[in-house]
This record gives sequence, C-alpha cells and structure tokens, in this order.
Amino acid sequence: MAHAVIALGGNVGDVRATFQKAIANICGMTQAALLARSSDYTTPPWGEVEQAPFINACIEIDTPLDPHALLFTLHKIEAKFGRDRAKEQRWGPRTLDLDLIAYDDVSIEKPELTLPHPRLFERAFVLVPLAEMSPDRVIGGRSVASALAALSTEGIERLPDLAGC
Ligand code: PH2
Ligand code: MG
Ligand code: MG
Repeated sequence: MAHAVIALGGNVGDVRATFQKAIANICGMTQAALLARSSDYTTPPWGEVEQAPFINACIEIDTPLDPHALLFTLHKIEAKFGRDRAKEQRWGPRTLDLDLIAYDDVSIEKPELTLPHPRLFERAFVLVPLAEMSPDRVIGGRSVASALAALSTEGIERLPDLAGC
C-alpha cells in the first residue's frame, strides 16, 4: 500500500456535496482507505480568470494502485461529476478537480504526471487544508507548515463541518 495526498477543488454546483460523493468514489474505485480528510475551505480564485470562489480540501489515502492507475481513476471520477476537460478553460471554473499532490516519496516528471505536484508550494489553497492534517509532513524536501508560512492565506476561510459528516 502507498500513501497518497489528493487535493480537491471546485467552484461549480454544490461543491461540498460533490466532495463527499467524490471521496466515497475515490475510496471505492481506488481500493483505498481514507486516512484523513481536512475541513472544506472557501478560497479566492487563483489564476487570471474572473470566477466564483473555490472550495478546496485535501485527503490522505492508503492505496494499492500505482501513481498512474491512481491518476487515471481520479480523472474518471472527475468526469463522473461533470468535469469536461475538452470544454473547459485553463484555470477556469469546474465542478471537480482532483489533483494528485504526493505519492509516498516518489518523484516523477512525465507530461501526464509530475510528483510531487509542481505548483504545490505556490498554492495556499492546497497547503492550508494539508497543514490542517499534516503540518510536519515533508514533501519534496519542505515541510508543509514552513512552505505555508511563506504564502499569504488572505481570503481563505475554513467552513463549518456539514451535519452528518
Ligand atoms: N483551481 C483552478 C484555478 N483556480 N483557485 C482556487 N482557489 N482553488 C482551486 O482549486 C483552483 C483555483 C483550476 O483547477
Ligand atoms: Mg488543480
Ligand atoms: Mg487538476
């Protein structure tokens, strides 16, 4: 089994409900155990596109799938929840984005998959939920908490837990 960190994001539809269903699908379809789930956060949209705020969260799983099989399954789950990569704008609005952030201590640089995620250390919207779960985790030689300390977290707000979760 391998330890994987997955970041969830979205700003179209009932994103928090989508996250709940997507996490159940991730565990079912990747034969994974859910080790930890962060709170949901509302985050200012990042990138040049004018759009609604995002909701972001992170999970940690134990999975028997290799990184490519895991990524393939994450893409299938994105599509199941209305994501259409052919039609969307880069950095634009989306129902569900599932990014593979880290997979054990594996480093990969391929066109389809870079591990750890190449933009992790620029993105407070990933590091804030990740730091809630694992501030001391070291990814790519940096601790999550120290990487987060270098970024602004302005506008990022933790959302109260949903009833029943
Ligand atoms: N994802 C994007 C573009 N911009 N901004 C925030 N705050 N959170 C995201 O997950 C995000 C974004 C495209 O995937
Ligand atoms: Mg993303
Ligand atoms: Mg993505």
